[in-house]
Amino acid sequence: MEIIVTHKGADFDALASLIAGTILYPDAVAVLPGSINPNLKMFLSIHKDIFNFACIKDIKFHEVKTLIVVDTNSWNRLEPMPIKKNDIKIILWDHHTGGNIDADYKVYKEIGANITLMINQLKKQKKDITPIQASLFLMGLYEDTGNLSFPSTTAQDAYAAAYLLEKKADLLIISNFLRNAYGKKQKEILFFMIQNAKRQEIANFNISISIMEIQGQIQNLSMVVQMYREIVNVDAAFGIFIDNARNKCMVIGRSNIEELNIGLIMKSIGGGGHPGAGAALLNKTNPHVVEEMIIDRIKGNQQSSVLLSDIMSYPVLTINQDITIEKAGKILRENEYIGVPVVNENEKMVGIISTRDFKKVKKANQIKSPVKAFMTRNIISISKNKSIMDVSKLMIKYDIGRIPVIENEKIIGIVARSDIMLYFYDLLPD
Ligand SMILES: [Mn+2]
Repeated sequence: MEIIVTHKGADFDALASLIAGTILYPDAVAVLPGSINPNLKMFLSIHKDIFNFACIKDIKFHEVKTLIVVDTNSWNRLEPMPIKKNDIKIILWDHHTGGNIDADYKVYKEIGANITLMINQLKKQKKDITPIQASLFLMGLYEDTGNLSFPSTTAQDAYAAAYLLEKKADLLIISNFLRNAYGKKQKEILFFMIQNAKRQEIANFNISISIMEIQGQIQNLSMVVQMYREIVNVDAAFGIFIDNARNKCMVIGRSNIEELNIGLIMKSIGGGGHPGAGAALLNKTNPHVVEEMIIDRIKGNQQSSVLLSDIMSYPVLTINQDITIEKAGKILRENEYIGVPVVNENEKMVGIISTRDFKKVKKANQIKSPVKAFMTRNIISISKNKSIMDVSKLMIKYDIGRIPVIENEKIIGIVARSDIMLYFYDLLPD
């Protein structure tokens, strides 16, 4: 006899993996653990008849020759079973790190959801899956990856999701049974964080760092941290969430001020993100060490280490205000520029001449006039000490793609949209 088992407190990934197991191993009996999550209970109360499950007490364990374990690799997460490990063959499908089940055959990968591993195999073996099965599998996948948003999500998970949609997974069913964005669990976590909130001042920033243990995958933790930051009203808030079952530590940060770049802080501890928001998924470490690391990074003020001068392009081609329009036009054409900063004899920036200004030239003899007669004088520029957020805001406000960087009234570089894009994307984890 072959049986398939999964962890106590089964979630959708566990249930999906059980069902996928029955397709991959048609002779095996799926055993439902004694405890299952409430939303899963609701799902099963309606769908029970479609799936065939046994209970632990129905199994004649002396007949069990093969044990297939899915979505866990720890004995203590399984229901106690009267089996002798040496007498049976163990097959394992899992995506958690750590664990103590010594399997004879194992499919393991650190990946967003366990069901992804099994979908890959179903696909490979060209096994048919029904729309109801596809819906259940997608629920498992979405729950464990937070709708493909957790940092643990891989491309494989997204491919698997696409495959399930092809197999007619029903998104309406899924939204009915998956937890609400702000449900009971999120509310409990938020309340815990608020009750235990401590504020501290680090390098002139108001910071709150909250450490707590969580049970299983929780969706929308980042939303909870965001709400927490708003409620306790600090410049930046961090949640350090310890997931003992998965041996992971999830760090989520939110910042409300541009001087404190969460993406950089998270990148320096192995994660990534954007200036206002970021996360890191760490193998389980002492949360107080993580807290220390965050405080260290804030003290080091990561933001000041990246200045406009680090991302700007230089040297900058400029032209003197006294050269003729004719000559300026030639320089623009040769360099394929649509605009060039104009300087006076002291190298001070006084304007910009662009192809648009040339339309003001109406008479033939005007091409001998100096550039200063036609250039645009109200120029948008930025001081080199300003932040990357500052320059982005200027670009958005004035809808311009290139902004000269100024030091002591002299132009020392130009920041283009592409420089900023590179900067932001470089913050993302590799
Ligand atoms: Mn899982």
